[in-house]
Amino acid sequence: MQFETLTIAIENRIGILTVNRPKALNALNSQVLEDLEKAVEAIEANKEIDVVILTGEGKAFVAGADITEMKDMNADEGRTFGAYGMHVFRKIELSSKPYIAAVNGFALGGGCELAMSCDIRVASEKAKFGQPEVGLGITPGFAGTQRLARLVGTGKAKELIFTADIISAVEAEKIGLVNAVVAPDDLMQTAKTMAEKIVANAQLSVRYAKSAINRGSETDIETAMVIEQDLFGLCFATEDQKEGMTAFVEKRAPKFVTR
Ligand code: CO8
Repeated sequence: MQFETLTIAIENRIGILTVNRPKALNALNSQVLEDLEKAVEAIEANKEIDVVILTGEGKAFVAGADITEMKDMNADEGRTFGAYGMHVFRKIELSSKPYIAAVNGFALGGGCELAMSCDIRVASEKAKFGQPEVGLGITPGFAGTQRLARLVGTGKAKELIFTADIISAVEAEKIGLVNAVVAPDDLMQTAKTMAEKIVANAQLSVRYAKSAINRGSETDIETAMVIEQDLFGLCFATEDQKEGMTAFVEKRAPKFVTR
């Protein structure tokens, strides 16, 4: 898997996807978005990968959508560019595999939106978060108004978006935007340790759980419970459920096989 602006490595069933355009602080231009879409599709189809860690090369995670590319866009072009970014990020959110964002530095605008499309966010103490779009004469356009509000609540999302404040990783953890903050040198290992724990579990169960949480949080509680009920029921048709419960009864570690 070769890309102009991304790299993918595979270690112990963990895919490490790195945005690699450090000269522009990994800003999302059309090329990065296209590469990201193809990489997410390739990862989805790759049977060697169970969990993905998404990070950035250099001092930024992603410093936003590419301002140079957006500068002269008209309304149609802006809308199309925003819709394409949303489409790519939604593929991450809807991927059957869990994505952990390892936020190594600036996660601004489209970068914060990219991190929010992942399932879990781990941040370096050096990371900075924010939605600075209103200072550029635009709104967040890769679903930041929606995902930030869902993650941290509408009040805090409005404060961050209206003020364009850039916040520290510690502040981001305090408001629930990130799961954990660690020393910069520990970031990748922390993400890998988390990914390894996920890899050790039954993969269909992890995927059904991701689907239930995502689909359930987008609907009412009654419908959401039916979604969980259906997926829970489906687990009992899997070899891994028999193995997981038999292993418990036999007091041994389970050997899960379904990918
Ligand atoms: N786009 C394009 N180039 C960028 C971007 C960006 N978002 N961010 C940084 N760069 C470039 C700089 O222009 C610079 O290039 P050069 O070396 O050629 O001058 C290089 O990266 C290094 O950047 P700096 O010299 O500025 O590095 P500093 O460490 O001094 O500053 C900052 C780092 C604070 C992160 C600073 O670069 C910055 O403020 N960047 C912009 C952050 C921002 O506003 N991001 C939001 C962009 S808007 C957005 O993401 C909207 C998403 C939805 C789009 C919807 C479509 C219509």
